[in-house]
Amino acid sequence: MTFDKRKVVYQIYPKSYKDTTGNGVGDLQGIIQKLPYLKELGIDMIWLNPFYPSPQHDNGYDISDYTAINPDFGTMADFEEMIATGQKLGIDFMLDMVLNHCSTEHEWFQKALAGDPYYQDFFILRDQPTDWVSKFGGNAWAPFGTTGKYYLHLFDKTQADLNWRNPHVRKELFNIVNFWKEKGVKGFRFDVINLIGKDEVLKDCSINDGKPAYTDRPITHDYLKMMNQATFGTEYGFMTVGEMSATTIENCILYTAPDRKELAMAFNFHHLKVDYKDGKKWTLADFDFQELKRLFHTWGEGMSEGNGWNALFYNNHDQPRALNRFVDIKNFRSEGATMLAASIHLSRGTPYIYMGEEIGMLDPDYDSMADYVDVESLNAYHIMLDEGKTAEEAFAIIQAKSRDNSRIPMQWDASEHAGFTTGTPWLKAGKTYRKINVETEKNGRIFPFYQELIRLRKTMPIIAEGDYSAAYKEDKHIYAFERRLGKQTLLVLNNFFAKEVELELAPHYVDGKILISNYPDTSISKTITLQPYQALAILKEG
Ligand code: TEU
Repeated sequence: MTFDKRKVVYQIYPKSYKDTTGNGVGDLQGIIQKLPYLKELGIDMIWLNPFYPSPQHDNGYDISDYTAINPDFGTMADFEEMIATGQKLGIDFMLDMVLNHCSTEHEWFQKALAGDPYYQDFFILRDQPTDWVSKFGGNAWAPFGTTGKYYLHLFDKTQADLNWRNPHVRKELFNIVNFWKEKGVKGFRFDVINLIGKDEVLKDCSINDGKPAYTDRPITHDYLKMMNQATFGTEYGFMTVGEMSATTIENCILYTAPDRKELAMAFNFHHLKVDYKDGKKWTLADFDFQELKRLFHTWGEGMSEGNGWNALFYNNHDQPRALNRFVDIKNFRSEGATMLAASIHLSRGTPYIYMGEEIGMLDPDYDSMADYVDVESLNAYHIMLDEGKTAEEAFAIIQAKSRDNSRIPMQWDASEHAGFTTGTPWLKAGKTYRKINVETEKNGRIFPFYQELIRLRKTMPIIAEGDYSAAYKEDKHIYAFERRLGKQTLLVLNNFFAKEVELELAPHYVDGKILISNYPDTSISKTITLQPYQALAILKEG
């Protein structure tokens, strides 16, 4: 199970990319229309968030039919046209498989509710709930109709966890994966896949909302091996990525080491919790740079030594924009955006770009709670009020943390609604689109820098394949690492601060050459002054 490590993935949130019908919702034809733009950027594969029929309680992560297209997004013919058009341009597709849970409107759940024991065994039903907390707030169990039993929902109560212990469930899920594979997709992103393995006996767990009781359970690895064998395992070049909630390096090595035959790579989220106070999302805190470095180094070195493979990213549809979190955007948006890009695109793993990142898009900073629609944000807002926060305090936290931050319409141009739709967008456009949009940024600094990073990964094996080791570990401002392949070495320096930083270059690199920098006119000498948010990569042959 090998895949091409030179490839770069671009994530599209279909609902917000490009609307061609005027219904305010992005669609597959919109994606087809934008493929030449993505070709120009240079990416190889597009990960699409769910576009299947769904009551949309969790924006499509509550699937009611796994093998059809939600009419808001188009038809199966559109889907096939999208795959075929992509293939002509050398762009493949990765689909989002949400196999830990399905919508309570799915016919399996409906039949179970109607009393069919065959389908009741598709879900996790118990007489007594455990004390686990749902990821979207409240207890993770809800009454199962009038039976007196409870069903497990680790997410919203309209997302019922599936019982992977049941072989009939696994068979149905593997058939779904094969259905899409046969349509010509070349990758899958498996939603919260490290939560699928539930123990036979479920126990109360007061630590960390109950997570240890259902996260990374050993049987999960068995299920992944089974899925690999039954579906994508024999396909050369298939790209699979597991979204791993609250995971460990040890498990991610097991999930992704090639000889294990589980998955190609894994997303983890530890580095995106460095601005959480006491590990809690719904708080406000400055980001802890030392902790970010520590995590990047531990994961970079650990995965490198263990032969695991990371999916590298800062942004996705669940995260506020990294620019808002880590950069002085008032003064250094372009410098910060390009430095962040270099810090992962030159690292070891497969880089993921979230739509709009390549033009330096920002959070919308909406003025009113009424503008937010995400189920998690709405629940969190009410929980914060119940806990005694004022409306202003709770709103400030939602503004900074809501998942809607990244789900706003893609900013194509300066026309109304950012050129996303001629109708009314399902989620309001951000405030900055008249200035920050594809038309202006294509000739700006950020988009061309991403193009160059993508090109370098394709042409330089040291970037795609080299080992990773930490450098300048003790520095207070620089996140730095070295890549190594054969006799070549590459030093990547990233200044995470809005000020100049001086450093001594190891003699080895003083006669190296600059591979890429986000500032012009840099030269190499024994002492280097990095500019605010400067990224600088120095290559040494032999
Ligand atoms: O997310 C899983 C997950 O645990 C988080 O990223 C979650 O959204 C976040 O921690 C909340 O603070 C995946 C999907 O990416 C997300 O959009 C879905 O809502 C979720 O699974 C359920 O399917």
